[in-house]
Amino acid sequence: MTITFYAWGTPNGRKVSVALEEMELPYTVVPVNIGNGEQFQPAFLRISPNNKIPAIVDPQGPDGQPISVFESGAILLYLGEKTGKFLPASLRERVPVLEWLMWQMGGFGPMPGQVHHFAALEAEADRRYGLKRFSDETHRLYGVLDRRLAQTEFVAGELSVADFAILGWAWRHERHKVDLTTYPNVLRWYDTLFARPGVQRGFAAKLD
Ligand SMILES: N[C@@H](CCC(=O)N[C@@H](CS)C(=O)NCC(=O)O)C(=O)O
Repeated sequence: MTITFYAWGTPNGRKVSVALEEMELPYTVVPVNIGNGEQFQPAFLRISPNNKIPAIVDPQGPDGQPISVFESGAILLYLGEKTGKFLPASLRERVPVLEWLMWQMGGFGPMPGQVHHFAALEAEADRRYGLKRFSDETHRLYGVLDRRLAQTEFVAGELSVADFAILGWAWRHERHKVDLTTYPNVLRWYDTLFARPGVQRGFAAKLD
């Protein structure tokens, strides 16, 4: 049964297209043009009350009944549970996946997202404070990730939904003004992931 994927071609959208492709789940994309306000339409708000993509509707949810899911982290966990892929069954192995997924959701997304916002402002006086604050924090987060990836091949050991979540934002490193060669372990991880056909399909999927 085909999952309906409400999407736009942004980092949070790409996390889910990569997961759907890697898990080999059939899906159809419903583009939600967030540039012209489609995320506020009542039909979409019934699925995604925070008026943001991504969201999914799975016609074959728990007990065979349809279910909708919003928030990219919840979607990744749902899809991991549904398929048994990229989400370990053992609690001990699952904990680092949860840790790094929450790390992404709480920081490695909100912070570089602010860099995107302030970098786009025209007036230098408006940009200066925000860019410094959020660029410093973004670089700190890349440092945390780099040190983690010096110890493990993927963030939680085996490849997991946490890697897909983080990759969605690392994909935008140029836009938040990060040179990946400064973070060699992140660069190695990034190149390894982008060599995977499923990841390539996830980034090539037409979301808008
Ligand atoms: N915490 C949310 C963030 C989603 C998010 O920020 N989506 C953006 C696109 S990347 C959006 O839909 N923005 C539209 C809006 O804010 O009106 C998630 O991870 O799903």
